[in-house]
Amino acid sequence: MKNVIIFGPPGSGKGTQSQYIVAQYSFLHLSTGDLLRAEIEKKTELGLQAKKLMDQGSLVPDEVVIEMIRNKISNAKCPGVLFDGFPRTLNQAKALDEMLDKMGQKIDLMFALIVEEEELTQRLIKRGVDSGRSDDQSLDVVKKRIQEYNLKTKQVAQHYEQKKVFFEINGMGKIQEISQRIKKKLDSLT
Ligand code: B4P
Repeated sequence: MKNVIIFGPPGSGKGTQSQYIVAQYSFLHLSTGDLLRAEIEKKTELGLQAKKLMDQGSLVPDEVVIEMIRNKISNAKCPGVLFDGFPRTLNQAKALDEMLDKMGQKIDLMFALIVEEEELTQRLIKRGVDSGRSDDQSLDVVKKRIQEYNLKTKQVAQHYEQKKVFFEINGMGKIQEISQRIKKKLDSLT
């Protein structure tokens, strides 16, 4: 089984590209953003707490997302798992490595979508208008999310760079063009 992380700042196209990858490779898609939004939808205690943080552009506590992922991967039976939006901190990365290690597995590839900051802001604000997603509505919140990424998430890339599984993909351009770039890399893995 392959374990792949799709990485990048908010608005870089992680969720968008994940849809194509899971459809082509039958991977299990684990998006912590989607899992949190499902909790919000169900109005659970966890969801209510997460919503407050997400609407401010802050990260949800590590323990919460780590437990979510732990519950999902323990019984996974598929050719691969695609981690989307996780790990987002060094603590999350170390917890993930440990979970996989216990299962005799590891991260095989992390690919990072590289997108200019101006483009990220435009994409997120556009989605806010189109979809009404609450954390895409205000420019201040979008900027806070990018700031959180630069402060807490970017360093996760170095962690996997040291493990020699890190790869950059140009995330600018048409969605299909970017999917082709990702496919080329994933095909070399399988
Ligand atoms: P996520 O749901 O992961 O959302 P995101 O980082 O904003 O990116 P997303 O994947 O949805 O968007 P995409 O780039 O595909 O996180 C939301 C929040 O949840 C976080 O801020 C945090 O609070 C919390 N959270 C989640 N995981 C967490 C964790 N592990 N730890 C702590 N907190 C966590 O696309 C954006 C837009 O761009 C879309 O509208 C899309 O259509 C468009 N787009 C994509 N590709 C494009 C292209 N090539 N050209 C033009 N537009 C494009």
